[in-house]
Amino acid sequence: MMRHALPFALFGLLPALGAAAGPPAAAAAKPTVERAWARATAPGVNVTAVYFTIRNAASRADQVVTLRSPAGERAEIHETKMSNGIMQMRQITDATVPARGALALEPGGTHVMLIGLRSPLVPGATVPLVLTFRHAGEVQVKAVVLAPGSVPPSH
Ligand SMILES: [Cu+2]
Repeated sequence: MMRHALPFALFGLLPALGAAAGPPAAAAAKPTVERAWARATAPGVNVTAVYFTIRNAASRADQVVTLRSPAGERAEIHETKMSNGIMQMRQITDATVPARGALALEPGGTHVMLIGLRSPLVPGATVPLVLTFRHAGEVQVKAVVLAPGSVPPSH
């Protein structure tokens, strides 16, 4: 599975190279992703959660419109809500990062659900994700896989 990650990562460099031809302001406005990590999975489990913080230095808000990962069949953004005393998750399709602000995806809150994993995620491995923003286009993410109970990366 991880062998497929490399071509994906290289492909992701192409828009960055092309950005030189576009308006400088647009190139400077790419959101950044920090502290990306994914939960390790037990054998036979084919779904996991991925967490990170998105920072948007631009002067307008932006939305994550699609996500994909070579590690799974599909990736969705979910929010967690209490409903009648029960924790429920539902997909959101307009996760917004405010202008000059941040969106934090954290355990118990908004998260990425990676569905249909092609193989178990072992601690120390890396999960590549591609986020597509409405305005800023594609941003590459590499999430480190952490064992249950690990302390998430602080930066
Ligand atoms: Cu979920």
